[in-house]
Amino acid sequence: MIKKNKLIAFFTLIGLVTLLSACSSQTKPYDAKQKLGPQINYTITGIDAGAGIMASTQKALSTYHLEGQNWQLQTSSTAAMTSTLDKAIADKRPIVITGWQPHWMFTKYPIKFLKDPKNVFGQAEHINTIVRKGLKKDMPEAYTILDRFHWTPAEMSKVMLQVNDGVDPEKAAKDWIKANPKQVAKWTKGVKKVHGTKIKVTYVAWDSEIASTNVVAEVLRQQGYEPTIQAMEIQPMWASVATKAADAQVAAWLPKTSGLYYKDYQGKFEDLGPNLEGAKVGLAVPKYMTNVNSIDDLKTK
Ligand code: PBE
Repeated sequence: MIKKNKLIAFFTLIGLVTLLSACSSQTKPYDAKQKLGPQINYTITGIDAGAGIMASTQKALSTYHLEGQNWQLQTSSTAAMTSTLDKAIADKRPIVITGWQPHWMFTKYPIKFLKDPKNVFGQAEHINTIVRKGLKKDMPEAYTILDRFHWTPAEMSKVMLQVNDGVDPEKAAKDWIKANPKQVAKWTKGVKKVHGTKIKVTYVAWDSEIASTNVVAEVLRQQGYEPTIQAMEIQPMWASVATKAADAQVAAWLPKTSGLYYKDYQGKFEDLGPNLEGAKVGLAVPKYMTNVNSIDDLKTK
């Protein structure tokens, strides 16, 4: 009996080793002399299906005539994508991802944006603050703060990096506020304190929005509000403000990335303008893929 078990264990092991080596044979380091497509199974590694960057990437696949070559976009999540990127970079394997800034992926990994000569993703983006209709009348203090809320990619990145290092988002927001009193004072100067008024901010749990939403909520809390923040998918987030189920969101990547939702809900919200400028969205690859510099190269290289 013992012998039989040992035999089974032995053959299972052999089987596993064969399987593993078969897998790794498809995952060689990037070879600039070979065509790129077959090296990565014509696959772009993406994030959650609802994200604007996924819709833009689909558009890029058709605009750059990559669909005909069987290029496809794989849906996953930001966490899964960055983990796949991490492993690919450790082995110098080829990979094409959906990339955006501000995000720690550009700080942590040697990656570069691919040029986008057909301008599918647009040049620069800004992130706008969107509030429900009637907020100005109902909560003028919160309205003023939300209207003034504006920071830089570098400031947002500080909070994002903390959260990525495992700090609780609410604590990271509090710490940032404590370290940047002058900046916060610009948003709250002359605004009356309130006493326990409830306010609801919705967001999508992307790293950038976890950072901005927590900072805004914390500033409102220090003003006397009782904020709740609620994470959801992108479409319900836009719907929540349009139907007045929520008061605000600070997550509108424009003009392109959230452009469809902006158009769909036009007239049902108030746009308070950018809270951040200099964002960017596109496709990205590791820098060691030296001969791949443009989305056009996916086809030809
Ligand atoms: N992003 C980050 C989002 C917005 C924030 C670029 C992944 C998107 O809708 O694609």
